[in-house]
Amino acid sequence: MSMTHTPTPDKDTELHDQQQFDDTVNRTGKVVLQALAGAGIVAALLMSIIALNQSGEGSGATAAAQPTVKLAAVTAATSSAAAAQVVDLKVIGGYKLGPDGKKHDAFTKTEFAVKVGQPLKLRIDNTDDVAHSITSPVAGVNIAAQPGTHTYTLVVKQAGKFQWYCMIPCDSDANGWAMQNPGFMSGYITAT
Ligand SMILES: [Cu+2]
Repeated sequence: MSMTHTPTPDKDTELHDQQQFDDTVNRTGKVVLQALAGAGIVAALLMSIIALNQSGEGSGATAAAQPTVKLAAVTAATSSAAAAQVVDLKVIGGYKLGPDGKKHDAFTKTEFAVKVGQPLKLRIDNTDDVAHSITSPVAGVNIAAQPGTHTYTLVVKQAGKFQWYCMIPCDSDANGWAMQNPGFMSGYITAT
């Protein structure tokens, strides 16, 4: 039984044409889609490049820089947590009784302990109307405490026990006696 049904030539042509048409549409469509996709990629790339360029200036830079700044702030806060201690002290005129029975100008704290190379914050309330200093040339320290409350940084770069003194003439009633005597306008910095 070889009586198979075969399509009429017309129909065959129709089908063939239809097939060709479909193929063409598909191919063209694909090409168009590919072109569109290509254009899309190019457009996306262009936009990215523009965005990148813009981020390097103006508000974009601020937005991009903020996380870095925050990170740095967190790092600084963490690393300085151990060294963030602040020592409070005052400078008071005629504050402390000396062996001569008179009151002398003095720092309320004259002994300081530091770790070599580690800054120690000194918040000094100088109640006098002139500056007084914590000076130790050997230790490389020279802090001039101005009148009022200010915070200074004490750093010593070598280990040792160093005497400091106030190098700004004071304790004038006793010819500057307090400037040479530990516990008054002098003291020790111990760096370990
Ligand atoms: Cu002084």
